[in-house]
Amino acid sequence: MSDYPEPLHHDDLALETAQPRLKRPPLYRVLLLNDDYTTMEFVVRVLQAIFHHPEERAAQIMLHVHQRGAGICGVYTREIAESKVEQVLRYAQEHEHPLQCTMEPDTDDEGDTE
Ligand code: TYC
Repeated sequence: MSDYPEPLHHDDLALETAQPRLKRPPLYRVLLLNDDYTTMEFVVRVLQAIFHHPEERAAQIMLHVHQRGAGICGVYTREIAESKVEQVLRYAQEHEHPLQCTMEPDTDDEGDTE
Protein backbone atom coordinates (compact mmCIF):
# COMPACT_ATOMS: atom_id res chain seq x y z
CA MET A 1 0.00 0.00 0.00
CA SER A 2 1.25 3.44 -0.87
CA ASP A 3 1.76 6.12 1.75
CA TYR A 4 -0.34 8.49 -0.35
CA PRO A 5 -4.12 8.53 -0.74
CA GLU A 6 -5.54 7.64 -4.12
CA PRO A 7 -6.01 10.72 -6.25
CA LEU A 8 -9.67 11.81 -6.42
CA HIS A 9 -11.45 10.98 -9.64
CA HIS A 10 -14.13 13.42 -10.76
CA ASP A 11 -14.98 11.59 -13.98
CA ASP A 12 -18.70 11.37 -13.22
CA LEU A 13 -19.08 14.82 -11.71
CA ALA A 14 -20.24 17.73 -13.83
CA LEU A 15 -17.86 20.42 -12.70
CA GLU A 16 -18.63 23.94 -13.82
CA THR A 17 -16.40 26.91 -13.53
CA ALA A 18 -18.09 29.51 -11.34
CA GLN A 19 -18.85 32.69 -13.22
CA PRO A 20 -17.80 35.93 -11.55
CA ARG A 21 -20.82 37.49 -9.76
CA LEU A 22 -21.37 40.66 -11.79
CA LYS A 23 -25.13 41.06 -11.38
CA ARG A 24 -26.30 44.18 -9.67
CA PRO A 25 -29.93 44.69 -8.65
CA PRO A 26 -31.97 47.27 -10.58
CA LEU A 27 -32.20 50.67 -8.90
CA TYR A 28 -35.22 52.87 -8.23
CA ARG A 29 -35.61 56.59 -7.62
CA VAL A 30 -37.75 57.74 -4.75
CA LEU A 31 -39.59 60.95 -5.68
CA LEU A 32 -41.39 63.56 -3.62
CA LEU A 33 -44.31 65.34 -5.27
CA ASN A 34 -45.28 68.94 -4.67
CA ASP A 35 -48.61 69.99 -3.20
CA ASP A 36 -50.04 73.27 -1.92
CA TYR A 37 -50.59 72.28 1.71
CA THR A 38 -47.60 70.43 3.16
CA THR A 39 -45.33 72.92 4.87
CA MET A 40 -41.80 73.47 3.58
CA GLU A 41 -40.49 72.83 7.08
CA PHE A 42 -42.15 69.42 7.19
CA VAL A 43 -40.69 68.38 3.80
CA VAL A 44 -37.20 69.39 4.95
CA ARG A 45 -37.73 67.30 8.09
CA VAL A 46 -38.77 64.29 5.98
CA LEU A 47 -35.67 64.62 3.81
CA GLN A 48 -33.44 64.75 6.89
CA ALA A 49 -35.16 62.04 8.91
CA ILE A 50 -35.89 59.44 6.24
CA PHE A 51 -33.31 60.16 3.54
CA HIS A 52 -30.50 61.34 5.83
CA HIS A 53 -29.79 64.52 3.90
CA PRO A 54 -28.08 67.33 5.80
CA GLU A 55 -30.37 70.34 6.39
CA GLU A 56 -28.95 72.51 3.60
CA ARG A 57 -29.27 69.74 0.98
CA ALA A 58 -32.74 68.86 2.26
CA ALA A 59 -33.81 72.49 1.81
CA GLN A 60 -32.40 72.49 -1.77
CA ILE A 61 -34.32 69.33 -2.68
CA MET A 62 -37.51 70.67 -1.09
CA LEU A 63 -37.23 73.92 -3.11
CA HIS A 64 -36.61 71.93 -6.29
CA VAL A 65 -39.78 69.91 -5.66
CA HIS A 66 -41.72 73.09 -4.79
CA GLN A 67 -40.62 74.83 -8.00
CA ARG A 68 -40.57 71.90 -10.46
CA GLY A 69 -43.36 69.67 -9.15
CA ALA A 70 -41.27 66.62 -8.27
CA GLY A 71 -37.74 65.73 -7.22
CA ILE A 72 -35.49 62.79 -6.39
CA CYS A 73 -34.87 62.10 -2.70
CA GLY A 74 -32.55 59.14 -3.30
CA VAL A 75 -31.82 56.05 -5.43
CA TYR A 76 -32.09 52.59 -3.86
CA THR A 77 -32.71 48.91 -4.53
CA ARG A 78 -36.41 47.97 -4.83
CA GLU A 79 -37.05 46.86 -1.24
CA ILE A 80 -35.30 49.89 0.27
CA ALA A 81 -37.12 52.27 -2.11
CA GLU A 82 -40.48 50.67 -1.21
CA SER A 83 -39.68 51.04 2.47
CA LYS A 84 -38.74 54.74 2.05
CA VAL A 85 -42.02 55.44 0.21
CA GLU A 86 -44.00 53.72 2.99
CA GLN A 87 -42.12 55.62 5.70
CA VAL A 88 -42.80 58.98 4.02
CA LEU A 89 -46.51 58.24 3.52
CA ARG A 90 -46.95 57.01 7.09
CA TYR A 91 -45.04 59.98 8.58
CA ALA A 92 -47.07 62.43 6.44
CA GLN A 93 -50.38 60.79 7.44
CA GLU A 94 -49.42 60.83 11.11
CA HIS A 95 -48.84 64.58 10.81
CA GLU A 96 -51.90 65.12 8.61
CA HIS A 97 -49.99 66.38 5.59
CA PRO A 98 -51.07 65.33 2.07
CA LEU A 99 -47.43 64.86 0.97
CA GLN A 100 -47.11 62.25 -1.79
CA CYS A 101 -44.13 60.05 -2.52
CA THR A 102 -43.56 57.51 -5.27
CA MET A 103 -40.81 55.46 -6.95
CA GLU A 104 -39.76 54.74 -10.53
CA PRO A 105 -36.98 52.75 -12.23
CA ASP A 106 -33.75 54.70 -12.39
CA THR A 107 -33.27 55.06 -16.14
CA ASP A 108 -29.66 56.20 -15.62
CA ASP A 109 -28.95 52.80 -14.05
CA GLU A 110 -26.95 50.66 -16.48
CA GLY A 111 -28.28 47.46 -14.95
CA ASP A 112 -26.14 44.31 -14.94
CA THR A 113 -22.61 44.59 -16.15
CA GLU A 114 -21.79 41.98 -18.77
N1 TYC B 1 -45.54 73.64 -2.02
C1 TYC B 1 -45.46 73.56 -0.57
C2 TYC B 1 -45.72 74.90 0.04
O1 TYC B 1 -45.66 75.92 -0.66
C3 TYC B 1 -44.10 73.02 -0.10
C4 TYC B 1 -43.83 71.63 -0.58
C5 TYC B 1 -42.57 71.30 -1.10
C6 TYC B 1 -44.80 70.63 -0.47
C7 TYC B 1 -42.27 70.02 -1.50
C8 TYC B 1 -44.52 69.33 -0.90
O2 TYC B 1 -42.95 67.75 -1.81
C9 TYC B 1 -43.25 69.03 -1.40
N2 TYC B 1 -46.00 74.94 1.34
